[in-house]
Formats: sequence, structure tokens, C-alpha cells
Amino acid sequence: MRIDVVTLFPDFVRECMKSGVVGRAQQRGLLQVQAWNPRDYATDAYRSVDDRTCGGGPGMVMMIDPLRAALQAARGAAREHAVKPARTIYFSPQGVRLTQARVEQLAKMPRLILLCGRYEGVDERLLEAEVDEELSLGDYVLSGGELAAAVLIDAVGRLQEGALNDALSAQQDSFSDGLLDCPHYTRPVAHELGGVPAVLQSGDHAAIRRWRRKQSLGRTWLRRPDLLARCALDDESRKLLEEFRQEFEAASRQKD
Ligand code: 4HQ
Repeated sequence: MRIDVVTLFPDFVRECMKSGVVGRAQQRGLLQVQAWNPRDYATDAYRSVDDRTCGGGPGMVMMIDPLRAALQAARGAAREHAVKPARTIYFSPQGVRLTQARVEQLAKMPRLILLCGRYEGVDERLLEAEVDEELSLGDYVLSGGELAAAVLIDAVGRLQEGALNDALSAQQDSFSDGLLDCPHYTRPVAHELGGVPAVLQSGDHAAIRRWRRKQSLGRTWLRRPDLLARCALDDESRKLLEEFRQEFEAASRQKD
């Protein structure tokens, strides 16, 4: 997969992608990230990329032309990565919330172009003409789209075939089946902070699988009931969740 990022901070974006799974995916040739700076496409003597907001008031807005030229350069590069024109994504709090389901779809695309805004954002006419999809990370305000782009690259990068050393681990992530992840433990099994649940030391793989599923269901019920409402649970899952609820309620009664 190839991702082109249009940003006033190309070094920051490149630096973000160096470590861990995503850095390795790039080294393995599974992911190619290139940054494009709209300032390199500015045409005036000051290399301006922003201007005052029309209508007055505080803040600056990113101008159409340097961004359009940078996008055009990005699209023109490495055309072999796509038959169709690359999908262009802009990040802002006005966008659709990014979910793991969308990440999984985007990860399959051969190519993406990510547009990062700074200041008050980008001239609306450029967004209308050049952007296919507007995404938000959440209901808070960042100082620029770069961290949002880095989040998306991280989330799609780790899903590239061969990026994770253990292919099964992606299947067991939080959200991969719409539920939160179960708790994890490692050695030592005896520690002053407590023990490890006995079932995880039993070697009974069916019992371990059931325990993990039950914990996932229970935690989703406790922490993210909104997610649980969207899940179609099978008979076993409903039974496990009912067990979790009863144990949880019994434990709460003990505390009072
Ligand atoms: N911004 N999710 C404003 C965000 C944001 C978010 C990015 C702030 C773009 C111009 N991006 N700039 N939340 O807060 O994606």
C-alpha cells in the first residue's frame, strides 16, 4: 500500500512512522509513505500557504492553490499503485468518526492520499473539489491533521499482510469482532500485585477461550454498552454474558 500525505510538517509525519510495526512494514516494503509540503508549491515570494479568513475574525485558513498543486504532484507520483484515482481523505472534527470497520476497508486500498490541515482549516472550495472523505478521530480539537493522519497510517499499516509477526493477533484485537479485548497477563504468575486467573494456567484451551470471550463480553457491557448494542450475539455469547452479569452483581452485593 502507498500513502501520500500532504502536510506543512513532512518531517513530523516521517518521524512518526519510523518505529515499531509501521516502521517495520515500511522496511519490509509492505507500506510506502511519502510526504508532500504545500509550501514547496507556493508561488509568491513569501511562499505563503495561508491567508486571513474571509468575513473577518481570528485565525488563518489554508489557501487553495498551494494545496491543489501539492495534491496534484502527489497524485501524479507512483501511478502504478492504482488503476483508479487514489481516495483523498481530510481530517477534521466535522468528519465521520473513524472506526476499526472503516480502517479495515481503507487498509485494502492500494493507495490513499491524506490531507492535513493547520490553522482554522482549509478553504471549503478545495475540500469540495478534491476530497472524497472527511474523517474525525474524536470530539476534541487537535492543532493539525498530522496526528490524525499518523493514527490512520498506524491503524492501516499494521493490517498490511505480513506487518504483524503473528498474523492471528490482528484477528484477536479489540473491535475486530465489535467487542473490547479481554485482560492479558504474563509471567511471573505470582506477584505482590496479585495472581493470574487460574484458568489461564490450566492448559484447558476450550476453557481459556470461553473465559476470554466472557471477559470481552463483560467488559464491553460494563464500559461500552453502545458497542454491545450493535452486536448480534450467538447463544453461547449470551450465556457467557449472563454468567458475567450474575457474577458481577454478586460481587457488587458483597461490597455493600
Ligand atoms: N483537527 N480529528 C483542526 C482535528 C481533528 C480531529 C484537524 C483540528 C484539522 C485544521 N482531525 N485542523 N478531531 O481536531 O481529525
